[in-house]
Amino acid sequence: MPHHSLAPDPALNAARAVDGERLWQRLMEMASIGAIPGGGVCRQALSPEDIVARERLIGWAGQRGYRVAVDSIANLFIRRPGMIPTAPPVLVGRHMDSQPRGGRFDGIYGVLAGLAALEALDAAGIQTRHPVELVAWTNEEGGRFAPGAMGSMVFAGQRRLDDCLDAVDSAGVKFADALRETLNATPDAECRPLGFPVAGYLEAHIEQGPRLEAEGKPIGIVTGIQGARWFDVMVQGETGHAGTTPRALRRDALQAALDMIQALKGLMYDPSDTVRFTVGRFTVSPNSPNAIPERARFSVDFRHPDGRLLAEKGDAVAQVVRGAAGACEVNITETFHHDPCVFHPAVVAALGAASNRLQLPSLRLPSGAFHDALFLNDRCPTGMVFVPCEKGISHDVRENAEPGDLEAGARVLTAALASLAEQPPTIEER
Ligand code: HGY
Ligand code: MN
Ligand code: MN
Repeated sequence: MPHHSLAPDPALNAARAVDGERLWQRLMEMASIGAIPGGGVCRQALSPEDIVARERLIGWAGQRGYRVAVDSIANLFIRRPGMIPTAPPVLVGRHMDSQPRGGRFDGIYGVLAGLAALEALDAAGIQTRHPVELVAWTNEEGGRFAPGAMGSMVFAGQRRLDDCLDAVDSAGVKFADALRETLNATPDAECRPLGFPVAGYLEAHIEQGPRLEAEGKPIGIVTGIQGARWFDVMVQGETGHAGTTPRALRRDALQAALDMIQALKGLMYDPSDTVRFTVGRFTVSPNSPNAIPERARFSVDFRHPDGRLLAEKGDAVAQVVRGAAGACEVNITETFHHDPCVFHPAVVAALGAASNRLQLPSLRLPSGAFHDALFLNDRCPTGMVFVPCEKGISHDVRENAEPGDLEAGARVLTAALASLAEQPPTIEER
């Protein structure tokens, strides 16, 4: 930590009290839960590994006497009291679930940096006016149960819990059953109503992009998040013998799906390379080399920072897909849609001021990845701080970050949290 000429104040004292060593040890301990070859994790939402990670977090919170609560979609809240117990809490946190071949930092860093912030407030002897609560949102990734950000969407009132319950994973497990198992694993946690009032929300996360590392900046002050739209495309054809069925009689679902994806590539072509278009999941059945595919199913993940373009291209997806269906039937469902968001200027300023006070060089940048903050931003003053990750790699076992950067991000988060929990801005002030 560089020497400070500034007179100490509670926010700075709290930032200085962050224990980076313990943060790193806990990150490595969490990385052992669901560890997979290559140094990554598979700790998917509501899985046995996710339950173990929750229990570990609750154990650490218990050592501090923090109160633990869950809501009906298993969002986990860990409360540090404030001077005004009835005041709405300022939330700090992230998600603990990972991609199927995820990294050691995506999501979990924000949860453990949030825990470090609560503990730093203790160590600095700071009583905030508003209570502060660490939150771990359920199913941010959407890898096991699509779409992502279910916990924060339901909390923010942008999706009904009932509309999540029938989601099924690749093994046929229903979200409702995995949710029940997860809730049963924390029987002592208080029950919280969905969407209770909050005064603000902060997140720390790895950038999941290359800019901070390339520009040699340890801190990113996030200005907002680009818009995202997800679609689920189901193509129905007819199976038959690969050796005997003439092409003229075929209704090959895989060939039709490939034509659709080719047509979508045309729709999404963007010489400025700003559009993000991904078909990340593709399944076919009966998936046999000598049987004509009767069903194909694929995902579409489309993102753009401009709300108008997100609408224009996103609204054309269904028509483009249907236009390439040929003799097959197609059913397309939009499963996720949020416009680009801009974070509350007072929260962005608080994070910027914190990094300046800590003499940490920072860069303002938008987020290409979505985060739970995208949904909280509609409910309360929200902001994010990024730290660099190696080569910007994420959603892969190679994801890596430096202890010093992770500590610096937690210090900025803590300083901003301390000041927001004193005097949170109002959402009207945006
Ligand atoms: O997909 C996303 O942008 C997030 O990292 N889950
Ligand atoms: Mn994440
Ligand atoms: Mn992620």
